Amino acid sequence: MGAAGAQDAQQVDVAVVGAGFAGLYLLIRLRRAGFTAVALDTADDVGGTWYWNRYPGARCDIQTTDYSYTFDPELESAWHWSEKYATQPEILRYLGFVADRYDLRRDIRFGTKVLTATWDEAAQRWLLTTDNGKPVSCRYYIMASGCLSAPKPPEIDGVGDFKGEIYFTGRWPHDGVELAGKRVAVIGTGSSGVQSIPKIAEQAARLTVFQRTPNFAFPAHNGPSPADRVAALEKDRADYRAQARMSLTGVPLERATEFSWQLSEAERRQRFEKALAAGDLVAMLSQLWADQGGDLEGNALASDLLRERIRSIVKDPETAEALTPRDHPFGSKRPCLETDYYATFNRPNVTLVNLRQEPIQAITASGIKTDRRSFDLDVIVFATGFDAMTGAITSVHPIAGRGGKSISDVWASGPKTYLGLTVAGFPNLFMITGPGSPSVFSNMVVSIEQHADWVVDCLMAMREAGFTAIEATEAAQAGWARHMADCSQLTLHRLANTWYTGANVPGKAPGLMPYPGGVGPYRTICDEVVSRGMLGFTLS
Ligand code: FAD
Ligand code: N01
Repeated sequence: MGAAGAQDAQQVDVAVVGAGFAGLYLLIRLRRAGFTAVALDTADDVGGTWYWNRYPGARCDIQTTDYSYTFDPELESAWHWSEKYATQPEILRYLGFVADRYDLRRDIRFGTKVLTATWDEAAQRWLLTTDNGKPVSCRYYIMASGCLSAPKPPEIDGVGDFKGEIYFTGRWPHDGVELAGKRVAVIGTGSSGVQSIPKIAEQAARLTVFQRTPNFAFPAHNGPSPADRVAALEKDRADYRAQARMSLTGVPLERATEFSWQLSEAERRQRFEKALAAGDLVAMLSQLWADQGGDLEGNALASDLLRERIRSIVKDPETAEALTPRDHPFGSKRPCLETDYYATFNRPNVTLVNLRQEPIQAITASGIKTDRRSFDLDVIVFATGFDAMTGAITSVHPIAGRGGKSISDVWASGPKTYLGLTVAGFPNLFMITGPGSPSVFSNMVVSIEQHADWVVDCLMAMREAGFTAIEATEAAQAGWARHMADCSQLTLHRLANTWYTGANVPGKAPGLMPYPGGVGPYRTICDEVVSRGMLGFTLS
């Protein structure tokens, strides 16, 4: 769109794509800082992840004491979570409550997809086109479009031929789905599958689960928030939040310091049982022994204990073995918190199909055909995941930066960013929890607040100093890529095929996308960039 488009456009200082946790907080900060801003979202209301993922059993897996905004103590005391892991409807209500409390909806254009974004060199502004209403002309363009918001296509032949009902967990119908009495298939056993399968099994006449790769899972032990966690928060809320911000994961739990070989087998088992009883992802990933995350032998000890638990629950040995992960170290792929997941496979109406032994050939008019059998079905649920971290960003196509370069082309061999926040050649474009930031390796709310604060503080400082454009240098971006690669070598993530590395999307360039150096160290680096005069950026 040319100059005429810009004249007709809605004029704002800042355009934000997305109205989830990130978009809402950005609007609050931008408004308080005196910038005009608009947020645009394809959805018809706020919530992002929690607007779209309405499948049965959908909940958070970071405790609600931690998976909450922390920027306003009054907001914290105005909202009370009913559970340790809140359901999707409760989290959506929370985000609606936040939108109402700060009167955010008046600055959000719902039902509006951003289609393209073009940097106008002469005007030093971005022009965004949309599928609904005016384009937007803005000085600054922020993608708060989510890491897990672009569902992955199913990549199975014949989906269009199926005569029954098809649902995606990440696009679940708002008025629910009637499953009673039906023959249902779930394809996928990541977190969405692990949460939804027990609930679907309770409703369906028959449930067939099609599993390609089993994940590590352990019990959520949901219920009221644990008294010790609540007490730690209530004792000194500001200190608790400060510790979270400087922790590795955004949750202030002490990490194990003893190595596995310093502990007896009985001591290791005791620690494992304690972490198991806690029902906490961060505890299980960090409180067993110091070498569980970075050393294969230390990791294998933890993996074995988790495998043993599966055998103790699932009665049929063949099914138990099929559910047992053996192809990746524990934690290298995001583990799942489960409620009755393994026990569900003891139900008479549930069957597991191991796709490693009998791959799906096609979806047919009547169901799913593997290379051994056919399954007649009324409903197929795809719990097949997302084009994570980059999918929502590159779905705005093109995002055309300096000289018309498209971000999809620049990222053809993998995303390149400086700090996960900016991209060289794309002035005044920011990403919240983008590739190269800790994002999905953390409690996302802590990371989202840190990113949004850093970006808005930066815009305020630029305004104060009279600058109108900021851009990462190629040298800084290359340095960040090197640092990312170095940190990746210290983790076991490189040993697993996951959505963290793009391996779940055919043809996607491989490489670890989230920053594995930790939330606290990352914050320190971002702060140092500022204190050293915006190191790695060109300002004009
Ligand atoms: P999102 O909530 O994804 O919002 C992005 C919004 O941008 C979406 O509404 C989307 O419609 C919109 N958008 C994208 N592209 C466009 C476009 N081109 N035009 C217009 N609008 C667009 N993280 C945790 O830390 N703890 C958890 O327990 C946890 N549980 C999760 C459970 C599920 C089922 C899923 C899928 C993710 C979970 N996550 C969790 C990650 C979760 O995505 C983040 O915690 C957080 O909600 C992300 O907020 P966001 O605002 O960054 O992005
Ligand atoms: O997606 P996934 P998800 N044929 O990519 C399988 C967050 N989240 O939506 O592993 C057959 O993890 C695929 O198999 P494989 C959380 O961060 C949190 O479940 O590729 N199978 C895998 O089993 C999470 O990690 C919660 O071999 C196919 C599954 O589908 C992230 O979102 C809840 C296939 C996809 O698993 C993503 O989770 C939900 C095919 N063609 C989500 N394609 C909480 O609990 C894919 N699969 C808070």
